[in-house]
Amino acid sequence: MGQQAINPEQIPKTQKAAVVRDKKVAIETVPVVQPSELKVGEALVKVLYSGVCHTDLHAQLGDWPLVHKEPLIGGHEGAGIVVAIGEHTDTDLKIGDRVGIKWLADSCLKCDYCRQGYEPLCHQALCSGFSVDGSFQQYAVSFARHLTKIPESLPMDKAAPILCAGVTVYKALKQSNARAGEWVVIPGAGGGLGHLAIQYALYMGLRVIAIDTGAQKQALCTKLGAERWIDFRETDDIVKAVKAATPDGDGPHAAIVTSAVGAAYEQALEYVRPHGTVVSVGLPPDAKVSADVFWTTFLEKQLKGSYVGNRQDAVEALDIAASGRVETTYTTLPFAKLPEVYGQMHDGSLVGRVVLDLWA
Ligand code: 8ID
Ligand code: ZN
Repeated sequence: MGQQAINPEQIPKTQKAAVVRDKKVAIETVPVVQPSELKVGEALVKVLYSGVCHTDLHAQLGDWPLVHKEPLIGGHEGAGIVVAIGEHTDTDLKIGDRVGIKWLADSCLKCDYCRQGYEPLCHQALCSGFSVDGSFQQYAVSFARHLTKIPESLPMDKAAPILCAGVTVYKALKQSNARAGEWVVIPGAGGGLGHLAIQYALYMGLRVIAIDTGAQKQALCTKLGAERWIDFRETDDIVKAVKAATPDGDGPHAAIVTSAVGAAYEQALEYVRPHGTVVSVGLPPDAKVSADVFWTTFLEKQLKGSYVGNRQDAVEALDIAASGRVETTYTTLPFAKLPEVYGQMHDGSLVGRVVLDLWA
């Protein structure tokens, strides 16, 4: 029996989960890890909602040069309730706490990287929905020290996409070093990460150029406060269009590239202004960034990778969302719709985020 648990009778023996095998996903009935089976440091979370991130689709399709567990339960934007905690776990968490399961499921907290707050770079990092089962299941085991408390005033469905998309773009914007009054361009602005990036950028006092495609994404980006819109399908010369979108024609101070397709990276180092920074966030398969050495050096341009965020970034990103200054645009769908969601994500027709209701 776990150190703390709600009445174990209330925890069922089986549950619904989205299981990936051989690059295909299916909703199956699988066992629930019981409180008595939890190891030190683990917590059992009743997942209420989970956002669907493009990373989940990359994982299913085997897009990356990394190996995931198989069979795999995906999902890493899980908002839920703690229902049990492993015996002898040193934690402030209590049964009933509202918590978020993030991509970074665990890290050692002792190594050089963890000590400096670079927790995602820890050699022992575990990733929800990749190296350990994630939030596309009704009861997920996660690690108490990396669960993030969700502020009381933030509804669980709205909180879910902040746990990856929100944290990631918030941290990426910090990495860009762009300051209030400066311009940032966001390729992929109408997607899950991008539409939150617009809002965190505005929160930081930045001015936004959105790049994506289609009337629906244009309407969303404009509604959220992007001052300029560039449709990548209808624009022949993206570099010229991005530079022209800034008042002095020199281009934005930073680019936060959140597209899941490599093409969005091709010109990013060309259109940022001298001393500008390109922050690489989207993780398209087999993509390359090519940079002209002369101009990159001569104009002091920078390219930075930015990979999710640490525990503090998560707390800050959730607090800002709880303040109402950043709000996810999402469609809530029943759990069983996950395969269809992946189809729409693949063809680029999803606007904003989809949040799955694990119990619908
Ligand atoms: O820590 C990280 N670096 C991190 C965290 C979370 C997610 C990275 N990601 C990665 C995902 O793995 C994925 O590769 O960020 C990428 C975007 O994830 P998402 O926001 O969940 O995907 P989405 O909702 O499908 O949005 C992508 C948008 O890009 C647009 C699409 O129209 C869509 O709105 N887009 C495409 I496809 N090609 C484009 C282009 N050439 C483009 N936008 C601009 N220019
Ligand atoms: Zn994600």
